[in-house]
Amino acid sequence: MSVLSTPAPAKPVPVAELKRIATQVRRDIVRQVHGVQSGHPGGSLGCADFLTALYFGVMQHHPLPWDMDGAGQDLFFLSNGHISPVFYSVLARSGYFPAKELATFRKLDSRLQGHPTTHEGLPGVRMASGSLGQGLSVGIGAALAKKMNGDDKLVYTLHGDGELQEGQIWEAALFAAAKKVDNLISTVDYNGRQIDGDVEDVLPLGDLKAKWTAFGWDVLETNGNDMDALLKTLAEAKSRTGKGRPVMILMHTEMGQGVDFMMNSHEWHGIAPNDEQLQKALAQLPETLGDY
Ligand SMILES: Cc1ncc(C[n+]2csc(CCOP(=O)(O)OP(=O)(O)O)c2C)c(N)n1
Ligand SMILES: [Mg+2]
Repeated sequence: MSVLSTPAPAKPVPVAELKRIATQVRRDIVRQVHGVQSGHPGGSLGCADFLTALYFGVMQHHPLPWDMDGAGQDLFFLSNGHISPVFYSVLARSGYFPAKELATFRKLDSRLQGHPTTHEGLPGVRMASGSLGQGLSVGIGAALAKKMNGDDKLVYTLHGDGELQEGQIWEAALFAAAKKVDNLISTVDYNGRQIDGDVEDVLPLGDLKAKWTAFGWDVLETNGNDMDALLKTLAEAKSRTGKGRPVMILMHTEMGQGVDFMMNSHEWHGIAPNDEQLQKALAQLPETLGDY
């Protein structure tokens, strides 16, 4: 059965299938950005494995009928909203809206704006993001609401490493630990790159693991581009919820992962491939679910 027609992934998809889905997601990313000659392929490609693992293998969610509150479901909040191409692809491929709508990415009147918005009413989007630093606070609020409502499902958030330079992140980190928000699994796209260069050169983060630990979080590290490692770490993270501490996963990734000429620099943070570059990229990414 095609995962395209599977609205609710009730059972975990086999690892080999997750890897196949991730290559289609990467195709979707470069095709969306190429189609409108704008957008952010680098971070999107680096997070394709994680978001595929989360939406197809880990989260308990029901794409349709769409329910903004998500009571009784695991929730995900994308805080680094500029990587919308990967988010939209995974949402579409897991059944939130038709994959053909990916062709409207960043166009006028599209529900798929450059940065996700809620007023467009796109199923799967529960917060507007793009202004970095806000998603952890939103995730904490949703996690606390779940506790108040007696809802035992989890909340996941994703952040860029450059995003961690925002002060609001650390206020939220302090708050989550102090209030024992232990139904929250936050993750960082630890690619060492940001818009203008390497994080190390722009504003170094120091020992991130030690910092999150000092803030009272239970911290895991993994290779964010290795599906097997990701699944193992996500399962471990889940087993650590409900123990009084919020959980953090630092995911070591490569910006541009999967397209050789987009890797090893920050250059492809936010530029579009031309026609020739698109063909070069697609040649490295097998079509597995069918292009939109
Ligand atoms: C509050 C805020 N400041 C600045 C920006 C501009 N901006 C967009 S993406 C980005 C880089 C963020 O780096 P990172 O989170 O590491 O994302 P990556 O480049 O790895 O995708 C910046 C500074 C923004 N979107 N929001
Ligand atoms: Mg980064």
